[in-house]
Amino acid sequence: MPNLIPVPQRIESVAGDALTLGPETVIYVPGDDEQAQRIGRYLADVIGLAAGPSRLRVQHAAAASAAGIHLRLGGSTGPEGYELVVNASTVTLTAARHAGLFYGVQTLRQLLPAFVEFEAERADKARPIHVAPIRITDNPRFEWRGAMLDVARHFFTVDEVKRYIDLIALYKFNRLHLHLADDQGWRIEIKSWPNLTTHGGSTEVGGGPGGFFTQAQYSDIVAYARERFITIVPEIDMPGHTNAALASYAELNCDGKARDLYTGIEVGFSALCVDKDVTYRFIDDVVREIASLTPTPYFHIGGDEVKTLTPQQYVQFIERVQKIVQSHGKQMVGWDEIAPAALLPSTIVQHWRPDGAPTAAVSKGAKVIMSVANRAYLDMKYDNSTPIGLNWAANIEVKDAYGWDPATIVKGIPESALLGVEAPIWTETLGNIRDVEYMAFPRLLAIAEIAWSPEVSNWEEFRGRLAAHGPRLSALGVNFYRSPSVPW
Ligand code: TNX
Repeated sequence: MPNLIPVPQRIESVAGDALTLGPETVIYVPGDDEQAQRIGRYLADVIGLAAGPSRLRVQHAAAASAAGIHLRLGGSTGPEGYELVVNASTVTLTAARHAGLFYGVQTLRQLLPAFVEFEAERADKARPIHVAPIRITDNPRFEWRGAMLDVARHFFTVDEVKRYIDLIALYKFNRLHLHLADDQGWRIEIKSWPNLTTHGGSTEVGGGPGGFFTQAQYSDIVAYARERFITIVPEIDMPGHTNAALASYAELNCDGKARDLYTGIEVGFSALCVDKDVTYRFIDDVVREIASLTPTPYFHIGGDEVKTLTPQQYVQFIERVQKIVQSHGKQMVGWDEIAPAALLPSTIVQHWRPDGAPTAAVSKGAKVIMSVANRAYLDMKYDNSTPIGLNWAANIEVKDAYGWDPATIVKGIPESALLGVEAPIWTETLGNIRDVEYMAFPRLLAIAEIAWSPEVSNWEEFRGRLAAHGPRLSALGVNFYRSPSVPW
């Protein structure tokens, strides 16, 4: 059986010879379908020159019997499902929607040898590519399969974010939540409040130069992700984690005095002045500007770790912000602290604290994203010898990141309440993208399987499949942790 991650719903072996792909192989896509053509070109790009001296051609659909790779829309696979059949002369990938075609392409990609992923010297390395016959039918378990990147504690560039998008796409994630503002930095241009970035974006943890995305750059990231069937979920954390804003505008502070910029890693000390009208004008402007750049329904308001407000002040604030988010046509997402507020049925709770459960919200029908910190936090150390990362929730070896079920990990949050799973990566101690990769990989592959695959959890079997991804990750240049528990 092939070493696919996440493991598909159903794999059947098919008798017959292997298919050989070479430079003459054609990728057939439905005519008059720009999106399908784009997916076909994406597949041709992935293969690049690995199969020979010229790239695979993408052409309009021919007779189904023509040798080559056929991408087809049709069938009843579910919105993200697909069926992939390989025989000696054809690959036939069928899906009801484009997203399914894209995920089927990721599966096909994993059926190809790892050298296909290698960027350099491809023409020299070219050789025919063999694919064993197989039939795969697949569908995800969860609708929300997320990764989160904290670009506030340390800033990451557009190209670095795009690379992270490319890597998570290989494992069928469909959400990238960007933590765009925190005490140490404000990372997205807000035209009506320009100091947020010119001043509030000018540093980061440790005192480096920080940075921010212009609105045009942010839109570029959104479009890039969208082409890979990934929704960018913007988060502006409030009312706490707001020192960068409080340093940029004196009027957001109750005492009217601007705070100093902050480059340490404490949490919980900052809060917007919840009694001032200007605070809500500010939030309205921020949500409006970001919502207008966001083609998808979600706006994450953070809401975590506020230590300076009374519970009543906090709940009133969340309810007022929820109205603002709704007024801009978005669905609110918040960390689990928001659960005691009167939430709209459409509001989504992201559960992160290992010792609690947002049961009040769940009993009122709220949907939950499971990100429980002692399993899903990719900034936790692997073990005591890990040179970077934190360990306040746990050390998380690859085995721990894999061996849990989102539907049973927290009492009071059954499968019916789950929208899905998300793996956050906080960057207080991760100073560059190599550090981020080291913490994310290979644990992100474990989370990908939990989010997509039916409830199977056999570590012995998984670690063998995971080991087979080592050469692929290496070919992609990923700085991954060679866990001693995986037979690389
Ligand atoms: C808790 S998770 C936080 C973050 C930190 C993280 C470090 C959450 C909602 N808040 O502010 O960066 O722990 O692991």
